[in-house]
Amino acid sequence: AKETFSWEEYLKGSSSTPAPPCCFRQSRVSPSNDFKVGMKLEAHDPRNSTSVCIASVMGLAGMRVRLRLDGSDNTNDFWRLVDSSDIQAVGTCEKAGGMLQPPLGFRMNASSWPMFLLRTLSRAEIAPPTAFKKEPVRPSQNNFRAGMKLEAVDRKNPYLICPATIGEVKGDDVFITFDGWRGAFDYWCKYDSRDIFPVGWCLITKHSLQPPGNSVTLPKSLPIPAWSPAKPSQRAMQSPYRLSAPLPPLPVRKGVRGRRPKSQT
Ligand code: MLZ
Repeated sequence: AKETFSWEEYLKGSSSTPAPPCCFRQSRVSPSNDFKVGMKLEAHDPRNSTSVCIASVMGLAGMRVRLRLDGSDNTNDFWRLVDSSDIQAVGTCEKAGGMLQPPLGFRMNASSWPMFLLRTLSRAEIAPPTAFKKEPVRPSQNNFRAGMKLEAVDRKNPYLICPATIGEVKGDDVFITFDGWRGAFDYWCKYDSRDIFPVGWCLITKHSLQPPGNSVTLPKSLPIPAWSPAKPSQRAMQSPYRLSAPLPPLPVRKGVRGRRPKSQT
């Protein structure tokens, strides 16, 4: 069950170690989340990051806020940390001589934008400037090593934060692999990404942490059946399951055994 996942036991079982907190561009003492659902703020449009838009807080989780750009539909919500440089107080854009933009995919005629903006802001509860926290500085270099454990945003399901392992390090980039999901959600990001957190971050900031998936993380090229004499790769060894250990049941789904599990959500 979700509630029973414990890093402590899990790390023992996998004889792996967490990435040290100094690897991450995250605050050491987590700032409070002073936002409330309905508050308005300015946010960079995730699909067009040079434009600043008005957004509404749709939900809260730990020190993250779920945002929707005003005038956009409900299918492009996104999550930001309260200390993200992507969000700022209403008025910041204008003070800097900029102009608030309609979001990409603005549902109305572009000519109605100025009036839409005026009406949106006139009856709004504006997030107080004190709710926006200073973004932590980036570590001076990439200190991650393959095999280190962490917590990471599932970019396909961005409301989820999940147990993960550094799969590879290349210059300033790190490959995030999700424990127990056979590569289906893995991604490359910069070492200073705001989407990755030290082990224990969810607990400290009161964000829910998903349990690892229940699929054995097999190397992508491993032939099926799984008892082939192929050597387990480093990736397989990062999972708490060993190929030599009894395999947990694979999720029963349509298609060939050994394929990636399909999304259920
Ligand atoms: N229900 C979804 C959630 C997957 C979450 C994986 N996170 C790494 C699915 O099964 O696709």
